[in-house]
Amino acid sequence: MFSLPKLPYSYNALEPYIDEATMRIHYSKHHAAYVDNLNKTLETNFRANKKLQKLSVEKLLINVKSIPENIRQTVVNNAGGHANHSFFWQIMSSENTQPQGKLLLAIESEFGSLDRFKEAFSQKAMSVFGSGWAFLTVTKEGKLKLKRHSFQNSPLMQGNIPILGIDVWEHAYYLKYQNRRTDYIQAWWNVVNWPQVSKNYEKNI
Ligand code: MN3
Repeated sequence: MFSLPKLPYSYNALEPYIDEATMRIHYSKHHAAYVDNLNKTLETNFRANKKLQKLSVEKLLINVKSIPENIRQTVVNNAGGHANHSFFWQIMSSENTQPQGKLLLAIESEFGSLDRFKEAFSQKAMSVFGSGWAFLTVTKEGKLKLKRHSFQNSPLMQGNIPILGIDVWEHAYYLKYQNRRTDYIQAWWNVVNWPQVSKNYEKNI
């Protein structure tokens, strides 16, 4: 059984950049629904899915090909939704932080400067057509790479490890920003938990 992880801060912690109502609905309704639906999907046909239920949600996505075809897409949608949101809450915080150390050096070497990286990442997030995510990932070769994924598809399914990511489904910003995705992305930079992104990076190089 998968369960909703505890939110590492209160619903209003990311104000004014991410509003309390959005956080409450996003976490307690959207994320919770992915967890419930993932559990329900794996419970049907329990015998066949017993092994899958024991995997972590990340392993489930890495081993996507081992999921029986009749439930694969439903598992991808909901395991992806669960993994992406669990990750998303971690890489945000109310503290004002900046990238440092190895991560900053890698960003500068790959993108030229922190500002150019932010610009490229923001453009990637703007270029998601419809619902999806933009991620900064570490590839199998240990390189930083920007990735765009539709729906709840996870970079893990292609063997890339997400270290930073932004949810650009409308449910992530519509209450406060309506159609202004650019404003949401610009505001979101203020709540990035850079020490956590560094941890994610250093664990995977
Ligand atoms: Mn979402």
